[in-house]
Amino acid sequence: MVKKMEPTPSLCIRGVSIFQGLLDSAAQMEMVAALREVARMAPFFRPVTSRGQSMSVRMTSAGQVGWVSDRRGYRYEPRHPEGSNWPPIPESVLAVWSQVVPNARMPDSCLVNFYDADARMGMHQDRDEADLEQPVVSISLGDDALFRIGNLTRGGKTESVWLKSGDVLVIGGAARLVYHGIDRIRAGSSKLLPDGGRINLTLRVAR
Ligand code: MD6
Ligand code: FE
Repeated sequence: MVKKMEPTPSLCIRGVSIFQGLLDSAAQMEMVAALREVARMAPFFRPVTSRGQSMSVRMTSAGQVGWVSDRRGYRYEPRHPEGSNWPPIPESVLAVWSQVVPNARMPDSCLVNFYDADARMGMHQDRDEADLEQPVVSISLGDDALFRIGNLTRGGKTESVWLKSGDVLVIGGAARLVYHGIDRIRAGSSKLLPDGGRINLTLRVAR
């Protein structure tokens, strides 16, 4: 198989590649419009952990399967908690995947996380996908977020980076199972979303 040329990231921290400002403001606005349609077909919900705690982010998904968490635990599901199919992944989102990871399989799942000013995401690994050779790509829209990158096992020293609207991040290869999380959101740092907050998309080959 002929390997396509991968673009060079502007920053690489512990094997996590960051393409800063990959999406210009027109591309960001177009993507937000497409995501409004996704949220209309698959409304945001607040997931609950298996321990019964509400998460601070609100979530929905697009694609063949979506990520859900409730008292039964977390998993990929072919339907929204209210029973409908997930809407298709917007073309503009798929185009970002093809641009940054041209040699990967196409994603079948796009998790959409919404953070208000007080939301955060604890340190975790993305390890529920069937083929861990495939990367995870994330797109940040709206307010800045402090992203923490740890190690392949829990704990140890970490490094943090502010992700801005239009930044694209790739976790793959040797870094695929690195622990990571969002410590805080810088409220009011972006004008992209009229009511503020941050949207993060994570694209995955789940099955
Ligand atoms: C976030 N991101 O940026 C959370 N996971 O809000 C993630 O959990 C993530 O950015 C896997 C790969 C890239 C990510
Ligand atoms: Fe993650």
